[in-house]
Amino acid sequence: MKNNITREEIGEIYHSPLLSLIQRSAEVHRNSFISGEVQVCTLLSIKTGSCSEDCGYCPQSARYKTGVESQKLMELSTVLESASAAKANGSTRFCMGAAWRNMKSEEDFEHVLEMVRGVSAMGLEVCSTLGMLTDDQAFRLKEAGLTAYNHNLDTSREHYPNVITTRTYDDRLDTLERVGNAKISICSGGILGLGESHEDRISMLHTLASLSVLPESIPVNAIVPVKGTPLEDSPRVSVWDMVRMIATARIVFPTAKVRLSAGRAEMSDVEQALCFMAGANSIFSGDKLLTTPNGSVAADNQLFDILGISAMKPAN
Ligand code: SAM
Ligand code: DTB
Ligand code: SF4
Repeated sequence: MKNNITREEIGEIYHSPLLSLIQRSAEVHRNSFISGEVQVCTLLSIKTGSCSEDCGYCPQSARYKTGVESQKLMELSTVLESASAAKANGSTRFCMGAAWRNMKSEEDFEHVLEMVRGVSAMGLEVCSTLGMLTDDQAFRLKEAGLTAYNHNLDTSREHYPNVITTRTYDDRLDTLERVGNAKISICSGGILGLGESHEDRISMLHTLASLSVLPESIPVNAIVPVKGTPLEDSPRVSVWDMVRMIATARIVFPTAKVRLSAGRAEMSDVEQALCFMAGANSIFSGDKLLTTPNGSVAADNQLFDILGISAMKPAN
């Protein structure tokens, strides 16, 4: 289903007074979801570092000296142990990330398919983010039981070349199209704090709303500045900007999960609570994102208790 909203309409929502924006997004949220439910997801980096791409924010690019230790594709048993621990900690979605431009090796790909089958058999939703896909890879991932594929637009088409030069915005959109065609749920969002303007954020949401298959989940990341990357000196993203982006995404995509993603570890409980009120209903839990720290399960459980939030059940 396509969303016919215009860029101007998204701009009007985004620029509306913050309190009424939050009130509106909270209402939209309540109409589509049980508002006290949040999807808890765990990330695992199954292949780390030495990436050929030049994404200006990323600690895993081979071009920057960031101190991230490269690791080849993980063993199946290690991945399944990690998925099992994630499940025991209350996660219902397990997301495997790989620092690849794309999957070139058939052997690696088959190994990833085994991981997808194994995690799916545990009754968890399975997500992966492996770079660009071919049609054939998308169909085989679907067949193996993949629930969702994460592939972020990151920012607007206009700002994109200021952040990444080794692949194009259209490459990103092509992969999203392939994911949609294979009937895998699309998980796609962006990062705040890449030096973008408000208009860039609006433009990115409009591109997402124009996809032929709409995203099922939309990660809103705040830049985690990593020493050695071109964006190492990025200032902290204002919580008001996070809330505004989350609320706008909630209104534009009433039935999508809006995921409060990277940057959450730097937010206070009160700031996170505002994001949940504005319509965020998914988080990454666990002490690590892919390579950077991410708070603790205990702290998340405590915050959920305080706010009366419960973990969403898996959809499949
Ligand atoms: N290599 C694949 C790709 O780029 O599609 C998958 C892994 S990549 C690390 C997944 C996403 O992590 C990126 O698209 C970006 O949105 C996010 N990310 C990476 N580094 C980040 C950082 N320092 N702060 C916030 N988000 C980041
Ligand atoms: C997404 O939007 N955020 C996650 C997930 N999708 C793969 C990744 C965040 C990575 C933050 C930097 C790191 O830990 O390496
Ligand atoms: Fe590679 Fe993905 Fe990092 Fe870009 S974001 S450098 S493609 S791992």
